[in-house]
Amino acid sequence: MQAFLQFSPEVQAARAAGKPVVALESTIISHGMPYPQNVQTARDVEQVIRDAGAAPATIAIIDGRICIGLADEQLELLGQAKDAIKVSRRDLAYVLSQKKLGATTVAATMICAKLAGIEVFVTGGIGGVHRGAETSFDISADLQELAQTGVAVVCAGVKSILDIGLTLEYLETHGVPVVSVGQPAFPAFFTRDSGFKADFQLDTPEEQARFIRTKWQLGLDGGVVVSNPVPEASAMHNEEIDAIIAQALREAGEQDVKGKLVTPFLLARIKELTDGRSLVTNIALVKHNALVGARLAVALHATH
Ligand code: PSU
Ligand code: MN
Repeated sequence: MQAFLQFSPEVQAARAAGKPVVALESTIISHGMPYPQNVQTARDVEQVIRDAGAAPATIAIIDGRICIGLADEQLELLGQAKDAIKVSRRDLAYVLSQKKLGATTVAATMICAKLAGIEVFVTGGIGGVHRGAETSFDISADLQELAQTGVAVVCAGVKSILDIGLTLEYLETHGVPVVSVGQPAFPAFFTRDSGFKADFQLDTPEEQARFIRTKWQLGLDGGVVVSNPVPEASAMHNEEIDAIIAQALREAGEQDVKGKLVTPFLLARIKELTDGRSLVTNIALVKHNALVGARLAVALHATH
């Protein structure tokens, strides 16, 4: 299993020095944002993590290896590739054994982070229960992964392309705690308040770290969602984003978009329909999550 892992020199050095490491996903680069903003954001997010005292490890599947930490030219490769495969739990063995280029989702990044001994993972938004899931059965594999894989996932909540209420119900059923930072509300990615409450508000990295460590010390495996709202100045207005999401969902239905294509289709349409404003918000929230995640990683590391 360790034979599949390829650590970057930076991550290798951090491990040797006993420094905390923060995992980052790559589907956000290949399928979540357009080039060149995707690569620039990936670089900026890594720098935020370094500045906060942790080492960034962007994860992707390249040449039959699980790369834990990417060189600059590998980030560029993923950012420009038209053929990168979106890799969730289901796809991991195929993409590795066929030596294809793979960008990892939240689910696959959690698996790889766990294999690499990384406890904190920063992203933008997680997948969830899609609207209409009662007939489509479309529930992201991210939720099952959170149920079983012990990695803390720092995100800005879930987009209202999803059924946020059902996503929270699903997480509750599977025993996944949803923590909020700085407010009681569970955020809705582009906006700060989804209208639902998180389970527990924990504002400081130390409190978050104690909570997460306690869970794992009890033998309660599985992930934790640490939901961090987009900074006020970068948040979108509810009415604007709601109307656009409704239109994107309508178009996905009309064009019969299915399976793993649904989320990338919706993300791309939202960006177009907002004239790129959603992308500005998206970049701001990921950077803020990186700061919260790096501080959490430092605090969690100190509890060992
Ligand atoms: N939500 C976002 N941005 C993203 C994704 C979700 O706001 O980039 C990506 C993540 O990689 C997530 C994946 O794990 O989409 C979920 O896809 P699906 O719904 O097909 O499980
Ligand atoms: Mn799906």
